[in-house]
Amino acid sequence: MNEHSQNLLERVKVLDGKSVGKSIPHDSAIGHVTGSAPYIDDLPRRVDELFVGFAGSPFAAGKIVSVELDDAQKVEGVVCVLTHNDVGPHNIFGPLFCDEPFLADGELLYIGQPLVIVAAETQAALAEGINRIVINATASEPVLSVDEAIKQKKFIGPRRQIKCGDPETAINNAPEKLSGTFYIGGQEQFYLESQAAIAFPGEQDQLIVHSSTQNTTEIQTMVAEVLGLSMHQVVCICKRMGGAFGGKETQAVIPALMVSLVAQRTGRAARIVYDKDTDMCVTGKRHAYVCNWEVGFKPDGQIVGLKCDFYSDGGAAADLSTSVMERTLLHADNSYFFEHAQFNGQVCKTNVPPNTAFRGFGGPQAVAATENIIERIAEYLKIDAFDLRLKNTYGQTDRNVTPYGQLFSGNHMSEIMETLAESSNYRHRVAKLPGRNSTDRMNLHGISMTPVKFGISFTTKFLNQANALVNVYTDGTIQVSTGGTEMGQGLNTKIRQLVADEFGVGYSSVIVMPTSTEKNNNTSPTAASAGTDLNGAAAVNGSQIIKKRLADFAAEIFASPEKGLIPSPDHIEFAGGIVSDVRQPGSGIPFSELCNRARLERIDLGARGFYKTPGVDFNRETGKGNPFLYYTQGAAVAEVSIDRFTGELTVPRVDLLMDIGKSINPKVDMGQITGGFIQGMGWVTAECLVYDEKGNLLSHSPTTYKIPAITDVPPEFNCAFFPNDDNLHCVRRSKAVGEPPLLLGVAAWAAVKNALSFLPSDHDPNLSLPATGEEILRCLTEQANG
Ligand code: MTE
Ligand code: LUZ
Ligand code: MOS
Repeated sequence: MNEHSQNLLERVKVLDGKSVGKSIPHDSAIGHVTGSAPYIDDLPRRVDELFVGFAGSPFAAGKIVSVELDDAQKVEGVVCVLTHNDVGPHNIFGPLFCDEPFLADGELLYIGQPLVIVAAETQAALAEGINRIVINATASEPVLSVDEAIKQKKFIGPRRQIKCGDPETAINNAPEKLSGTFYIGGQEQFYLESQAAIAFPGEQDQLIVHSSTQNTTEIQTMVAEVLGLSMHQVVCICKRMGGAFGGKETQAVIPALMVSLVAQRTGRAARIVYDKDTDMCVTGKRHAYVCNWEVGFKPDGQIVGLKCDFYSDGGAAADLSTSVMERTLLHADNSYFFEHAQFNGQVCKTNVPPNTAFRGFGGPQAVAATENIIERIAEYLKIDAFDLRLKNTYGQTDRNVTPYGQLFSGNHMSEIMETLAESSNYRHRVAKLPGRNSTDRMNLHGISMTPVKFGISFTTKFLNQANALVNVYTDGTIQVSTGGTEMGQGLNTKIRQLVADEFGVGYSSVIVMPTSTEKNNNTSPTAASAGTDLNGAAAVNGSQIIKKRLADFAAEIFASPEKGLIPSPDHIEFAGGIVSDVRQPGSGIPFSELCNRARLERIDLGARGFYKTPGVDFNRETGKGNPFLYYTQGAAVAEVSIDRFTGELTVPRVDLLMDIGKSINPKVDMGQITGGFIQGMGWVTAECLVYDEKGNLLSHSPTTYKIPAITDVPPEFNCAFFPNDDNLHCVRRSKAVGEPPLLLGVAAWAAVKNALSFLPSDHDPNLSLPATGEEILRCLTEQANG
């Protein structure tokens, strides 16, 4: 073990007393840096284990004529070759609608769509087997853009609407109007661990599936359904993921199905691990959007009416797209009050892999669309965009109801924006921009502040629940299991902290065990940033059930009738590893001793906790209700610098301020904030998905798809927490942190838009998102040409 790991260990050891609120290193920090934290493909091979891979569709759209498998089957070492014919009657699956074939059947939906599974004794035999498969198919014209899908009326699900007031009339009567069409690109999740799964048979036709998934229950359910098993015959286990970012909320299903089918057919263990290029080509991403918008406003910048029509690229099947669109409609207000607004949403069907969850889940596209409009109005009125934003921000006592009817309580938006403006010296720096831009002939500079208010809770009510299994052992140590999955975000660390504090023991007395459907059933995906809110609360609930039994028992032990002290559980305290009666200072016994004695007295030291989010309710049909328990809030100021000749962009300074309540682990949360922001910045400035006219993804590897590198992190990057302990809704007054900071990345895009507004012509080049060098150069050139 190296010196750094030792230091980390020391920091953990010295942590006695309370754990919550301390920056305890990530649960697996040492494992991550030493390689001793296994991911799926690090698990030891079983002796009979097969290598699994697949052959995919050669066309984005078309029909299968015939598939020739003979040559593949003859390859030495190939054990089985399977198609949809081997699946049985349930080849169709899906998280919301059952519309996605597991293995292509007749119709081809996207390039690389799994068609034939091959299992082999060696990697070489697998490759040769896949090579020898001959797919005869006819190609048809694919639909590869939202615009084309709209033209052909290729849609998934109904058109949805959220509306308040009378936007039509409000816009018509407004003194000023603007309208436009805004193009927003998709984004690859780019987790480091590709999709991966291992399955092997158990007794009574059981299957054990190790999957890199955010949702063990989804894997269990889909494997059971597609393979014709009952749920109690399938166990899904996930120790950790090497990143997920939403990309494993549903899309871990196909690889898990492949190995499960092979294991069922052969009676042997089977493993699949996508290589990076395959993963990028065949799995879904953040949805590209097109937004047609129309806004009416007053000369002072007050918005009086807004209409946005959102269309998203859903890909070839529904996946989570309609839920993603729902979150878009619920975030199009961002942090602004609109008396008259209408947001429509329609998912489009195209010939790319089904698009899916990605950090922010439709929220980022909504916020980008709204902030584009804000920047446009500011530019048009020639007023500072910050004043415009403040003017339209939700109020505390009035102007505080969202278009869907939820009261925005706990609103700190104006305060956050003002505080950040102060700490980032915003006004002073903005005042200097015209001068800088008129003298600097090399670079163009821009600054923008964008706010965010992110609704916390699944918008699908039933998903807002969690259970936890808490086992206390007779030496006073504790194992906790929940349905929550660890993808690097620090969920397990936070659960350890929460449970340690409940029992008043040290952090290292608690371990979070692998997520498994065997211990926690009917779980929700670890998503919507609510992992800790839900699973942490369930773990606390389970701990409290045990603690209550222990307190009753301890009360008996400490009672001393001769001193007039009757047994009183209310006076039992669990702190510092000692259990005591606060009425008798110094009387305590070690927690471990109490546990041991409790077992001898036949007191149950295990419990199952449960939590369901109170109060959330949203009516999809009317578009009204309270979908969220509370909002995580924040704002970002970004400054950009653009090379006037090449369009190349740099981001010299960023300031972030976020209200994440009382942080359970400040450094883990700071990692979420900085990482989330940079990931969002990548989406809005650099990451670009390029397809050829046949539907091949051209940007399918790190060489052609540019995620932010360490050199892209702003040289001046200030991140701070907005102090807030008013969130009584959530465990230990914390707030969800996972997704919201990604939406702050929009500030970098808005700053580019701001920079371009300093060009001499009044023509609006209608900057798209992402603002890549190429896109910026287009705007610069258009402007120069009049
Ligand atoms: N952080 C890391 N390191 N890796 C990830 O894959 N996913 C994000 C966020 N932070 C992710 C991450 C997404 S999309 C969500 S919804 C949350 O973590 C989920 O975890 P939580 O609810 O426990 O915060
Ligand atoms: N998944 C989901 C999510 O099913 N519903 C949601 O509201 C959600 N929000 C964010 C991320 N994943
Ligand atoms: Mo995150 S997109 O909710 O997995």
